[in-house]
Amino acid sequence: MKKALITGVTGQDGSYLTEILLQKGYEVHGIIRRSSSFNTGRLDHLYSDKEILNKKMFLHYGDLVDTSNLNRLLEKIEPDEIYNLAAQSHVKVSFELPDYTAQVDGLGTLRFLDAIREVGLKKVKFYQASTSELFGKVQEIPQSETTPFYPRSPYGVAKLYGYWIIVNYREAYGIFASNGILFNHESPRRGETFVTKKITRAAASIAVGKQKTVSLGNLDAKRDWGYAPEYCEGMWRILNYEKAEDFVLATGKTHTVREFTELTFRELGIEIDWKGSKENEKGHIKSVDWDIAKTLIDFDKKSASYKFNFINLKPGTVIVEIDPNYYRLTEVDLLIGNPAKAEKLLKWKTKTDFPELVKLMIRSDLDKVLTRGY
Ligand code: NAP
Ligand code: G4F
Repeated sequence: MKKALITGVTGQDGSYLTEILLQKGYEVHGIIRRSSSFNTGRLDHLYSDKEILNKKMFLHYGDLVDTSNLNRLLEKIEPDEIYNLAAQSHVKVSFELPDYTAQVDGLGTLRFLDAIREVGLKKVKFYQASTSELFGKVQEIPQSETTPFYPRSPYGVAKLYGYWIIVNYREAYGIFASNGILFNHESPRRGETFVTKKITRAAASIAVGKQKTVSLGNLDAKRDWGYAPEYCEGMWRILNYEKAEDFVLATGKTHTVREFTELTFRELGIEIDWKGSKENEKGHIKSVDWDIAKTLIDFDKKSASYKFNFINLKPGTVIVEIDPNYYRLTEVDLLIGNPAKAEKLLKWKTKTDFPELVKLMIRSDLDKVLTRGY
């Protein structure tokens, strides 16, 4: 039985990767941070399974800023594969926490690689969660493994260090270490302050009358958004490729935040009309499609406490506002990846397209808001 060690196991990707590796027959070890409240929500379904917890899945306290802890864990677990997913992963927050972000996202990667050398794990394979944020102010469209980097945030710069230290330790010490340069990937488990989840959660709440508006920043930023579980399968394929190499995982398509917002509300039967410009721009209700609304009201039958509030959603009502606090000091305007290398060498390809992604996220949030009030 192969052993995998996952940092960031409590995050969106960590939870999907755990499921995928358990299914493939791995023994999975995850590193969790001490927190003043529970941070294992995304793993609860595995945590509560007596056949899995402490039989196939083991959780250990740890932190990427604690070198001696990483050494001890590697000595104890002796993993075959390490997936380094832990990070301060929020780009906007990295402007507030630049030093911490560098410590975790940049130096954290170095600490791990050095711990591998220190403990003498000769055969271990190491996956680094690199990011399309490395491309930042893009030097080429679309972006591939050979596109020059130009990061635009302390997060992007910290991850750039992580990227190059992987390349350097691979070349200098022969460690099997690979970068997955992943473009944005989303899911119902996405952190709630990332724009996709923020929009789908807010739209569901607006539909049931629990929230009036959602405040967003730059509506015109373009992202290459895919479905997270497919990207986690890609991580495994990267580490199980015949040699350590770096791969872009992306859909090859790009959409604006505005399009994501429009499609989310359209799934609820609500068409948006944009009026005004810059920070004065607002999204108004243009119309409500009652056929879609009826389907959703049927879906709503399981809920005793919340009812759709379409009656209050009158044309003209403002549902989207702009809050400049969400603007980035330096923005990444356009990301679109070229996944040709991964498609050819790893036989990896995205399956879930943009409308399907929006649909599965809004359906999940609607379900949560109706059954649990969120
Ligand atoms: P996420 O949901 O924000 O999860 C981040 C994980 O890192 C959480 O488990 C978090 O623990 C843990 N963590 C944070 N600081 C830590 C520290 N000092 N020591 C140990 N653990 C720490 O992120 P994600 O979306 O799953 O992304 C996974 C990785 O891929 C990240 O490295 C991210 O930067 C990178 N990435 C993500 C995307 C994307 O679109 N999702 C794209 C490219 C690259 P808590 O639960 O305790 O906070
Ligand atoms: O959802 P976001 O915060 O994701 P961002 O900045 O692209 O970063 C994510 O993807 C990266 C891969 O490219 C990962 F490395 C990183 O860890 C993270 O997972 O913002 C997406 C876009 C940005 O252009 C932002 O300015 O949405 C724009 N946006 C507009 N209004 C907003 C908002 N972003 C957030 N978070 N909140 C808003 O209200």
